[in-house]
Amino acid sequence: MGKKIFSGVQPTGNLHLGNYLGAIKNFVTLNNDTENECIFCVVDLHAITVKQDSKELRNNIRETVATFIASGINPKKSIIFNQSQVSAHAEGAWILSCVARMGWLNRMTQFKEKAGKDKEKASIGLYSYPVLMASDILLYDATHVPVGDDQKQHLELCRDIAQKFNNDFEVDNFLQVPEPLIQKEFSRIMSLKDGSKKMSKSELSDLSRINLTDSKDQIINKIKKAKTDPMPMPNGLQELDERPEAKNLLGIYASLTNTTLEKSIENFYGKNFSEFKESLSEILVNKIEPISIEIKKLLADQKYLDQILLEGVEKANLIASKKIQKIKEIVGF
Ligand code: AQP
Repeated sequence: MGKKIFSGVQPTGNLHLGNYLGAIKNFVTLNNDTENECIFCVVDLHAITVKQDSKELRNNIRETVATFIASGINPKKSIIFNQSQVSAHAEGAWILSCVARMGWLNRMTQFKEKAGKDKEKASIGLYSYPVLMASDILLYDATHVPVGDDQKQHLELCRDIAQKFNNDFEVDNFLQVPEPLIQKEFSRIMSLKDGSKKMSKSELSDLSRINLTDSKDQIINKIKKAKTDPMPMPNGLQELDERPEAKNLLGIYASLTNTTLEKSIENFYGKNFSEFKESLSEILVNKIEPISIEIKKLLADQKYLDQILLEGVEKANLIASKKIQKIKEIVGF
């Protein structure tokens, strides 16, 4: 039986290799299975949990759509839309925030990481973001949610919220409890500058990530400058626990070539890091350059991108407005 897929990406600019390998690559595979119904959302309401420039946000929304399509998502087969245009997401988030418990949200590690030391100055939206994410997913009765490993905890919270709503209002299975779809190997891509931090759009240094809009020369330069250690290429998996940067680069190689980490280690054992980096750059350029060229082409046709969003919003609205209506009736409105 086909799956009902829902996932979102924030239009915060600089979509990168982590977003691609952790999420978008999986979106494409799911989109290609004709049995699945897929909805991919540009989550602009999530983006404003941290300050955004309004003009840039508008461009980033289009760029995210262009990235989806350039990576291989077929807009004729999947619904692509932006969250702010379907009001049920925000309405659902409010209702579900009255179901979710403070104690549950207090455990979310992403808030702690993103808010940093100055929690008092973080927006309330950044704190309650996972409840909005639950609303996004539950409005569409999604059975499966493809995400990177960093979103696993938020998805568990979404499951808890769905179960509590169903129990509180005695509506068995009304909200579908979704399953996460997380790649088994290399579901978290780390920064090229620090193997202990995840690759992220908001990291200041552009050298920390491969953007999906990078040119061939930029990719080669970033891999050349990527942090490694002075030791030779590793001989086995155990060694990698102490060598996060080497592990990350070998993992990226494995993920792009659809092999395992063990196989990548075997391939390069006894060679120099520079030889490995050359092979990695070549594979990356082959994968990313065509996407980057296609994104630029699509961005030149704003009308086309806006039309995709318009059609997507219409379809998403049809589904979400029915579900929010039922939610409101259940709650007693
Ligand atoms: N480094 C990563 N490795 C694997 N997967 C990742 N994802 C993000 N970073 C990595 C996955 O990409 C999808 C979309 O992520 P998002 O844009 O909604 O938000 P995020 O997780 O907050 O990503 P960033 O890059 O860290 O953005 P900023 O810096 O704006 O907060 C998700 O499925 C995510 O798991």
